[in-house]
Amino acid sequence: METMKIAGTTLHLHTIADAVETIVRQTPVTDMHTHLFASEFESLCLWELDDLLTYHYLISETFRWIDMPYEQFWSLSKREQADLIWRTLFVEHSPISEAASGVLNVFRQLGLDTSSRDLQTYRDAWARMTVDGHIDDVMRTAGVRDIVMTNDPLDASERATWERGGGKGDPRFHAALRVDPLLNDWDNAWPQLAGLGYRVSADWTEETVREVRRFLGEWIDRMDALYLAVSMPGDFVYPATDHRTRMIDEAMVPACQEAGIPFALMIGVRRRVNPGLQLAGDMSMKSDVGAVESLCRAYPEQKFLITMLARENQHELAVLARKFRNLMVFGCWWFLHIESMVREMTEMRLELLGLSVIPQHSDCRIFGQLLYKWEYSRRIIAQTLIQKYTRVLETGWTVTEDDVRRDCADLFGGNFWRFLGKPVPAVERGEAR
Ligand code: FIX
Ligand code: ZN
Repeated sequence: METMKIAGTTLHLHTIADAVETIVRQTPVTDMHTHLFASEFESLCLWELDDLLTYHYLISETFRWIDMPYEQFWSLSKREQADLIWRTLFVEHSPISEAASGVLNVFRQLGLDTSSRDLQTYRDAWARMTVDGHIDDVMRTAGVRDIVMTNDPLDASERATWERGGGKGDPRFHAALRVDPLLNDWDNAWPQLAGLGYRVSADWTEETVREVRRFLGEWIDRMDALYLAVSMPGDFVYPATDHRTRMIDEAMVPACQEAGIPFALMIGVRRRVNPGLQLAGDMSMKSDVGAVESLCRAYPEQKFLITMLARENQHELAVLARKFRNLMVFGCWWFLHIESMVREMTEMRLELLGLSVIPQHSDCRIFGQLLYKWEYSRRIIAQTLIQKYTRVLETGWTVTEDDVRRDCADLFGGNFWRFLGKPVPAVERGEAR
């Protein structure tokens, strides 16, 4: 009987932990869903200390402690809001939540003195930084090589950059065409499309369908969008005799198929349960995984990237991914992006799906956050992998460093690019891997 040749250093029960930790730390990440923008998008590119402190996760945590009316908070300058958040969450209480401890982690990774509670010392440090230098530093330190933005052509400030031929200047940044208003707010979306010269009307006429498809096709091309993306409320039902089903069936799936790109649905948000909190006022909501099942069955040739916001939906979604290879589960989204949930979800997904998942995306809005979100996630993913490799090693199976490298490359980027049917861009860019 022929024995397989085993490549790379063979790992053992006493070496697996160190090897996995090291390899996980070294593996470059493709962050496949963020709200970050390349610096050429100017004011949309958030990287300053005040941006970091006024992250909407921290705003809702601050309102747990303060009596200030919402309108008064929003009338403060960003710097004043940041001062208030710092005082409330970092000085008057210990910053132990995921988002608050994350800020301290960012300071540490930037080499700042975290024992100082003096915001001014951090302000001084940021004053010495430049946007492009900071982006380079953060991406290098976080080991993030590719970033997928969230790109909305109905946002006038963003559209201006694309219309003057910009948006593609930095090869580390990729676009995803975001289409929420078309699906979830048609009454306000169609007049905007009409304003951009598309012959659409409130009614779902043949011409409207054709023009929505033209809009999607033109913007996918202009942005080189890697996928179409939307976040959906928890009461999303598919199929149904409603606008959403018509939009998906007649415009969005055909546009994706024509461009050969996946459709990403992030399902389970209930927007503005507390409007006073603005962006921080959204809630999570249980959803019907059956909608995803119907989509995957109706369109076996269409790929779907799916994440859901309710903890209660995670197991069913992972089971569904065992049934449909056109379904890729990704990330621990938003309120699930906390240590306990990431651990639970990562374990469960690897147990049900092996390595055929995208375990995490960051959802970062501010550059520095890449540091903490990826350090925290890498740590949990490494711990989970160690546990799983250990079980395999205990059977006598051989695991080599090359195996672990291959598996980690899949988890942190390879699975995403393969699902897209595209090569990992760093290879194209000729960078050392
Ligand atoms: O819909 C989304 O892409 C959400 O991730 C955001 O809207 C949300 O506000 C967020 O920042 C979550 O992390
Ligand atoms: Zn997001």
